[in-house]
Amino acid sequence: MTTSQGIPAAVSDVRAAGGTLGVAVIGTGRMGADHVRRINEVISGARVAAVVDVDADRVRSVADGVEGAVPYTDPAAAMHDPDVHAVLIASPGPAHEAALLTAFEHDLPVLCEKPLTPDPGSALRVMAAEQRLGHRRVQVGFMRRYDADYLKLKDLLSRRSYGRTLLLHHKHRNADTPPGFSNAMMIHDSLVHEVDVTRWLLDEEITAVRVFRPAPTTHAPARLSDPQLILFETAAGQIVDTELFVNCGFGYQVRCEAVCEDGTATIGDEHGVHVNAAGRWGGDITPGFVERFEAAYDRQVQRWVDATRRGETEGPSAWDGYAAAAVCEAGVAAQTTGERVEVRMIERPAFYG
Ligand code: NAD
Ligand code: ISE
Repeated sequence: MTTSQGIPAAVSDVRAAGGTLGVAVIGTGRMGADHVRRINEVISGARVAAVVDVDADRVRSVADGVEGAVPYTDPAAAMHDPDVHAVLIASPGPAHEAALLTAFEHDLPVLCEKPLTPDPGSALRVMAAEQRLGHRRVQVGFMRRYDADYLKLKDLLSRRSYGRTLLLHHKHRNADTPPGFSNAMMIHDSLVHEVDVTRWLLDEEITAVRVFRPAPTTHAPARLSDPQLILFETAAGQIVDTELFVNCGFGYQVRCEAVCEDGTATIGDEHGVHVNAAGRWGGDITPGFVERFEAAYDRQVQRWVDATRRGETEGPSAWDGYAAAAVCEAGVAAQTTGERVEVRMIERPAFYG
C-alpha cells in the first residue's frame, strides 16, 4: 500500500508513531554483516528487523548477535514480514535483480549495494519495474559519493574553481582479492566505482573504453591480469585513466587527481598520523575498503534511512546503476578484445530527471 504522497504505508505509519524503520539486510557476508553492525550500533532511525542469507548457519549466527533480528534464508519471505519496512541488499551482484523486483512488489524502499545488477539488460528490467511503480525506490550503494574528500572534489569541480576539468587520474589498489576473483570482476566489482565517480564528478557520460593489460604481477592468482590500465572517453572529450591493481599486497588505496585548466586537485593521500623517527618519515595505509570508506558507508546508510523516513528517495539512482552497467559491459569487451569499445546506452528516461 502506498499513500497519496507516494510514501509506502508502512513507512508512513512508522513515522507517525515515531518508531524506527525495520530493515531487512539481504546477504550477510563481508558487506552485509558490516551494514548490520552499522544499523544496529552506529546510525539512528532504523533497526535490523530481519537478516537473510542462503547460508543458514551464517544468517543464524548474525541474527544471534542482534536483538529483534529474525533470520531468513529466503529474501521473499523476509519481505513478507510486516515488521520489514525497507531493504538493504548486500548479496552478490547476480542476485540483486530478483531481490529488487520482489522489493518493488511490496513497494519497499531499497538501498542496493553496487553493482545495481551486473549487466545492462537486467538493469533495464529493474528500471522498467521501478517506473511502473511511478516513483523512485532505489538508492544504489556507490558510497564514494558520500566520502568527505570526494564531496570536496565534486564541489571544486562543479564550481569550476580551477576552470574546466580536462583529465582525471584514478588509482584503485586492493591488497588482495577473494578466491575466484576474475578479470571480468575487476571491471564489474572494482572499476565500477571509477565509472560512477567519473560520471558524477564530471557530470558527463562515458562514451568509450580501452583496457591495457601489462605484464602481471607474480602476486596475482593465475589467469588474473593484474594490474590493468583503463581509459575512458567522455561525451565532452575528457580522458580519464584508472590504474586498477587488486593484488598490490601493501594495503588499500583509492586516489583521484583532477587536472583542470588552472590547477590540479588530488584526494586520497591520507596516511593518518605522520611520524618522523630514526631518520625516516611515514604513516599508515588502510588495510581495506571497510576501513577506508567507513565514514562514507555510515553517511550513505544514514542518508538513506533519513530520506526513506521522509518518504523520499535520493542519491545514486537505478539510472546511475544502469549507466555503470553499460560502461562495464563495454569495459569487459575492451578487456577481452584489446580494442576501443564504444558504450551503448539508451536515452535517459525523463523519470530519472
Ligand atoms: P560476500 O560473498 O562476502 O557475501 C555475500 C553473502 O550473500 C554471502 O553470505 C552469501 O551466502 C549471500 N548470498 C548469496 N546469494 C544470496 C541470495 N540470493 N540471497 C541472500 N543471500 C545470498 O560478498 P560481499 O563482499 O559482502 O559483497 C556483497 C555485495 O556488496 C556485492 O554487491 C558487492 O559488490 C558489494 N560490495 C560493496 C563494497 C563497497 O565498497 N561498496 C565492497 C564490497 C562489496
Ligand atoms: C569490492 O567489491 C568493492 O566494492 C571495493 O570498494 C573495491 O575496492 C574492491 O575492488 C571490490 O572488489
